[in-house]
Amino acid sequence: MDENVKKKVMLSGIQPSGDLTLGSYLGAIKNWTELADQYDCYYFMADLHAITVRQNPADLRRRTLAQMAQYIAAGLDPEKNVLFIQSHVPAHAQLGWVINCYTMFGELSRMTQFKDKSAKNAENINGGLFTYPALMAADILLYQADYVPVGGDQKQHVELARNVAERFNGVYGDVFRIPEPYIPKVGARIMSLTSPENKMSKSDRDPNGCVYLMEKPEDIMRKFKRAVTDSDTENCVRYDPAAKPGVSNLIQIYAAITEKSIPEVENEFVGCGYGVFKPRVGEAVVECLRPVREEAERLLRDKAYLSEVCRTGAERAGYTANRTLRKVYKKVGFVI
Ligand code: ATP
Ligand code: LTN
Repeated sequence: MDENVKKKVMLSGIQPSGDLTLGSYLGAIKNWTELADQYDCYYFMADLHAITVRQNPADLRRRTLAQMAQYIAAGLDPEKNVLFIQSHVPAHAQLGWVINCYTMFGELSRMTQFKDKSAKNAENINGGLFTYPALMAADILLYQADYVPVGGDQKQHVELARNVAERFNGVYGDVFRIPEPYIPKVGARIMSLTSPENKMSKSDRDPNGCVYLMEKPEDIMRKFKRAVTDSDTENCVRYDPAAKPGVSNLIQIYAAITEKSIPEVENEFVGCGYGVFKPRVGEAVVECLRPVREEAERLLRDKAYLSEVCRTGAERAGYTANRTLRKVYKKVGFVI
């Protein structure tokens, strides 16, 4: 690629609100690792977002660093990608406030994640939970991101960011690049292993539904062997999310990991019952996650290295973010 042509920008984040799951790996991180040569990539730990739900401070700190180690272990080279902690770059909170003032109450009220999370945390429906998408829009717009690689559940938030950016540009001229969601064809929505009608989620209360990146192989195998399959009598590996959500979810997982198409997976298991299929999916997951876990464990022992990655990442991110922030401050009429 011509060195002088400016690369398009990719940006995404994950909240360190729980240990990373196979869902966030297949829906997001795995796809990020293939983009570094073609795009300018920014990935962060969304710790500002994480406190919209009450967190234990020691756990939040531990998980934020563990998440950084897992990003690197999954294949994100910190030399080729800008990896940072959101709260280390104050421009996120600063632009977040401005964006809040251009985001409508009605828009925020329609967000599915807000509805889901406020139902789950009825005792703590705070302002941050409600305005979460405005901060997320700021995250994206600060870096003039072209694409936002996320799982399907985040599409609505990226669309909100587009709408707010267009509104702002409509008043002040071309300030923000209009971002697009970048969603994988396979793996965009991995479901719980115990209740396949729900998304696999790190804050799920049922730990058996969820496979964690750092989990021991024997635990992963046990969860796959016990994964809910469907109550039909067919015992056949066929993709049909409406009629067979459990088996279809396992097919998706296997397809995403092996990078095969869904019909290829169906063909591979013709004549095999669930008793053969489920452990095979488990084994594929174990082998895919093993090197990630081992490398993350090694990196977590090297605290000095991790702090240095966080420091240089925040410096590089801050440089880009502050350029946009300054432009916005000028446009809205702040004295700078
Ligand atoms: P929480 O339970 O705290 O809401 P989560 O497990 O749903 O968290 P997020 O931090 O919201 O995960 O998501 C991280 C990234 O991974 C996002 O891009 C999201 O779209 C993607 N992702 C999360 N869960 C899944 C899933 N089950 N299938 C596909 N992608 C997912
Ligand atoms: N809302 C996202 C996390 C997130 C994000 C972002 C993703 C915060 N800011 C900016 C992409 C771009 C989530 O819950 N997974």
